[in-house]
Amino acid sequence: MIQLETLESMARRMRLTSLSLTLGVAPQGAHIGPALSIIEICAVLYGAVLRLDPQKPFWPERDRFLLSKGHGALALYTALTEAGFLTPQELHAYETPDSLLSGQPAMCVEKGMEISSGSLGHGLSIGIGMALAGRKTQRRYHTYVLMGDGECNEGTVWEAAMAAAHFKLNNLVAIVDANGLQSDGCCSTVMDMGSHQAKWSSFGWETRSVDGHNVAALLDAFSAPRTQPDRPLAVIAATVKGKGVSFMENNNDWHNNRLTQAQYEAAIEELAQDGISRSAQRFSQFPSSLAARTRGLCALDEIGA
Ligand SMILES: Cc1ncc(C[n+]2csc(CCOP(=O)(O)OP(=O)(O)O)c2C)c(N)n1
Repeated sequence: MIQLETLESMARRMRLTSLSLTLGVAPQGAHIGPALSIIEICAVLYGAVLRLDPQKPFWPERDRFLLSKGHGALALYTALTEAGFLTPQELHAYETPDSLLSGQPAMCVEKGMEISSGSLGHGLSIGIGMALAGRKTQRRYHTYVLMGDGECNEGTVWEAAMAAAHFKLNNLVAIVDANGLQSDGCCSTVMDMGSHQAKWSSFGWETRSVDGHNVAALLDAFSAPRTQPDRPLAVIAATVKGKGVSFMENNNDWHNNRLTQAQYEAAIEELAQDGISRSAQRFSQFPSSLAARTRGLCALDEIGA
């Protein structure tokens, strides 16, 4: 059985790598805030939920994951590297000429990227096609579509939401990254949608609201038995844009931005401190001398030193 600590460590590595890739593309910058808000969601999916085999990327029974908010690509690319679809070399070629990995994902099933995305509002409709195809061909796979809360302003999302409920697509899971921000400001100011949970349920979906940075809660939201088995499932994940780096959290300047060396070092230092305090919590039941020794080792390990 997968350990929660394993998923938390995976998420921490993904955050660190996303920051270092952002530093590497300093002149133009990257969508780092939107990626940091979905790190735990992608870690839990790729680390524990999705049935995938990087040796058989075209396996017809594989689960499908569609990153509809394509600008969160850094979270997808780092998760695909953790899952063995991308090599570290491929990852570190991010945004260089001829790289597989551009600012927003380009379809490459061999490397685990099921669709091209970036133009918002299309992932759920594509996911419906995949879910219907799975049902028609009697395959057992599930299709997961991750969208932004700002993306849910798109009318196509709601046509798709109606269709999924109409076709009783219980093999389809929509995930809303509810961080309350979009590129132009607060979601409630740009186009207030009220409660996502109420909206998705009124469109005929089973809904689950969850802390989108709590790996145990996410795992439960994806795995617990359905209470309404003939409905699609919407997981509304409350998240923080820029999560993990205090000067980025809830700060829309980091929707897309460049990172200086000094900012990068401050961010890494903060994530290292977070690793130490989590390890301290985990080992607090140990005798103090052993806890101190283990804490030091664990912290180094977790920040990838
Ligand atoms: C069809 C379309 N319209 C506009 C954009 C420009 N755009 C890029 S990101 C973004 C904000 C999306 O907000 P949200 O889905 O909440 O994502 P977050 O900012 O939380 O990452 C917009 C409007 C786009 N990519 N596609």
